[in-house]
Amino acid sequence: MIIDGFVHQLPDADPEETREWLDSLDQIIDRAGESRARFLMARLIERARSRNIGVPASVSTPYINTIPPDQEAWFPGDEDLERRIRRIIRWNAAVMVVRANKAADGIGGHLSTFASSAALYEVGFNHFFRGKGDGTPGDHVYIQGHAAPGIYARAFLEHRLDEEHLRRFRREIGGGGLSSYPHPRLMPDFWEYPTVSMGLGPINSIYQARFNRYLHHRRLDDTSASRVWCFLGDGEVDEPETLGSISLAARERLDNLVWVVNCNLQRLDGPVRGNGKVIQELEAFFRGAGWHVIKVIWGANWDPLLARDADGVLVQKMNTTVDGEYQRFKAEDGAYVREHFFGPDPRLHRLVAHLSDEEIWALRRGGHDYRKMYAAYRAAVELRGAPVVILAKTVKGWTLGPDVEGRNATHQIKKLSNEQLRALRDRLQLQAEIPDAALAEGQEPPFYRPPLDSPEVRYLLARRRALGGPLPSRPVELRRPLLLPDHGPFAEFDAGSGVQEVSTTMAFTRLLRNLARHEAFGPRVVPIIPDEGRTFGMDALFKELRIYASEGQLYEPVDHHLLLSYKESRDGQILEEGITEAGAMASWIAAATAHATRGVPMAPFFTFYSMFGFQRVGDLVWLAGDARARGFLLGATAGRTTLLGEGLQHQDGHSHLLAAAVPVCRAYDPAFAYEVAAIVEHGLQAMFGPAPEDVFYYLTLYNENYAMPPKPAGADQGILAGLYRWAPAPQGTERQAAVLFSGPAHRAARQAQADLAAYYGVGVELWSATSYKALREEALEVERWNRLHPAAEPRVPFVTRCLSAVGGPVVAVTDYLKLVPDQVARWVPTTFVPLGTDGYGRSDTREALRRFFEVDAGHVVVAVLAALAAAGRVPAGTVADAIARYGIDPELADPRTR
Ligand SMILES: Cc1ncc(C[n+]2csc(CCOP(=O)(O)OP(=O)(O)O)c2C)c(N)n1
Ligand SMILES: [Mg+2]
Repeated sequence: MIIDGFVHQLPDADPEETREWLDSLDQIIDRAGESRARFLMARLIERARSRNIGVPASVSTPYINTIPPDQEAWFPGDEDLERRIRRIIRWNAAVMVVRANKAADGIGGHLSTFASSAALYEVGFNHFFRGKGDGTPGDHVYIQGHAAPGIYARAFLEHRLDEEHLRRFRREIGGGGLSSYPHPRLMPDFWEYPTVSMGLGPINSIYQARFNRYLHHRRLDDTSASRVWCFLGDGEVDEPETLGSISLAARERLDNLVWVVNCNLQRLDGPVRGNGKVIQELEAFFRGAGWHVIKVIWGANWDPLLARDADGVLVQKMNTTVDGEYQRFKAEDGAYVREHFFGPDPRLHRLVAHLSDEEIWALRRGGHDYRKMYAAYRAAVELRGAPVVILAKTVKGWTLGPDVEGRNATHQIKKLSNEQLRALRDRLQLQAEIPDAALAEGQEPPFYRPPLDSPEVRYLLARRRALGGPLPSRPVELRRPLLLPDHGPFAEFDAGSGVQEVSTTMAFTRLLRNLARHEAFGPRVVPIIPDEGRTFGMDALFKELRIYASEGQLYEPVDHHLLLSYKESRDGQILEEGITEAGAMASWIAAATAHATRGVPMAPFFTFYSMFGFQRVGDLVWLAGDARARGFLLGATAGRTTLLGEGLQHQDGHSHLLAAAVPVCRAYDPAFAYEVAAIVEHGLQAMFGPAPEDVFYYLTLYNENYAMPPKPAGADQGILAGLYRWAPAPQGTERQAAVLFSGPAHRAARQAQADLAAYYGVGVELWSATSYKALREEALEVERWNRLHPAAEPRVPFVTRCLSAVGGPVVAVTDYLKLVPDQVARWVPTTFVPLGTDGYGRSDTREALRRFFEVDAGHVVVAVLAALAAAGRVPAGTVADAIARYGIDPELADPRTR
């Protein structure tokens, strides 16, 4: 067999001995059967491992619990009280959703996710999750989005939330409501980590754990007492983001990371792996990647059965039953399980002959066995050297009754009749607290909360006090404030580059280096790159700032003799993430939220290939806004014509459009080095200054070299607002039009200005449009204000004020889609003509691309003249003259359609 072919390439030192061993195995299989043989093999492998003889790791184990009953940790809590607390939380979580859907039909909410995972959370809250007491940041807990009602119900029991809050579940507008899912943007004092877009919580948790190590190794924060916990669904693991970075977590030995996968075997529509076994599949994945895997499949009442399973029939049955069948068993009853699970094999049947149908029905899944979960968590926090994943088998909708438990539709059930609620109440043994009368038809089901001095609440609060305070909570207390640099690092860009031709990317890299060198501020700079450092000229920083590597550098780099060698170090500053934009974005989010999650503000700069930014990891960008991230995103090698040669998949002409949709993203398309510097300087002030704003910045950077002009006096305000006049109409001409440019389109604009003056006597002034998004947002605000203040003197949008003096048409030229400048068209007081790069990119020279997309100087000239001709300000023949002068073929189809 090829798979084990390696064995036959190794010399056999004693063939006779080998034969004896193999014969013994054959005999066992023939005499005692496969189960016995497997058992012996497992023991042999275990022994071999314990004697350190390096056998290849097996990736799967039988479908039973990883921790044997006799090795389970002692449970230190008050089990009865914790059970009662859980029951109250279950009740309030369910009532919250049911009431919300009575009050506002269709408002949604989920019952069954938390119903399946209550024990998974409660054991954490009562015994493991560290809060933020004593000024320490505690643990980072990523909660499964759809379990939010259970987390609110616990905060209610802790008297952190009141009934009024619960009544306003999913009704935030007007204040005092609870957001549907974990959204720091909507509940900034409560939620810390957005999770509900499947897969993003998991990948963020990995990079959060890794970033904690980075902070520690760089001596910026002692993170040794903080663990990262991530709860996720078994359906959620199908997102590429979920499993895509698990090998990094193992490689980095992130034993500060624990994942808890709620394996209820179901997702939204039906089973996760009806024909297979999701727990086994995940075990193999995680073990293969190098994680510690703890399976909690069966509750304690299975233990005696397994102990008596001497011939292995029970384990065999467990191994061979597929998830679709397991799901069915939980939607039936004890008699059905006896017949279909234990039934077919007489030996199995005998194993449960002493149990009643009720007792068989009560055989529990591991995720509902509180002690087993405690033992798993205890083991998880003690395991070293690798991250841990706990695979907990549960029932989706557990305790919610036969119409909900394990049903395919369970995920979306959000209403329960009062009769179903009565059954739930009985199951939770809350008859005394919720009398029948309270659940009479037509009654609103009541919440239930024992008073502060009740045993339940006192216990609950004492547990949280012992663990450092309540969770989730997001206090944003700066433990190590950040000192912003003075103008020093930015100053050199104001003078321009003289005759030296540089790109905005080069200028930014130089600025980044200046910032990192700044004594007080420098250590807070986090440069992040996904294997494109050389493309952006950032390899110059490798040697000076060094690349973070938790193990240091175990080899002498191939380029060690060079001035700019590849330098890895345990306290390196650069996060060189390799080819994972999602991973790099998750790193950026960890750094960009460190002011809140750790009280240690960091200033991250994530420079990516602009095409592989917003469109590749747009959902993470969206999440970053929710998480209140502060930092810089740099889309380098930007533009559809500036990035020459690369073609359709690489040339970005639309990330500014995608950025336009992100409310808290301040997007800029600077043309010159001083603009880049001004935006970064101001951005640092805005995000980390005395009145910090929860916004982030996006700058596009280009790789076209040209002489950087000096900063015109007084330009700062316009640079930040999005528009300023960069050059008047040339001497000897009269101003008749304006051309707005962004990024490297200034070259076409400047050439057109010169040509229009030289050939047609037309004076054009030039404006640098650094941010159409900023202009649009200001204009919309003004427009809204005017609408709502009819009696007041109308205000005039900034862009209108800027351009009203032009007195002629305005042509905008950009390396982005026409829609980008079109964002402000409504507020330009005269004719507005955008020239942009609509359509798919091509590989060719810049010159050819700009001609193709009709954004070169010739097309700017034609656009200006055509607009003037339409207004009767130049003779119509002038346009035809220009078309001929520049060799433009008027019969070519629109590039968008070519
Ligand atoms: C990216 C993304 N795609 C789809 C959804 C819609 N969705 C919400 S919950 C869910 C099923 C979740 O199943 P699972 O992860 O197993 O969670 P659980 O069973 O614990 O509820 C889906 C598809 C989403 N929230 N995010
Ligand atoms: Mg599930």
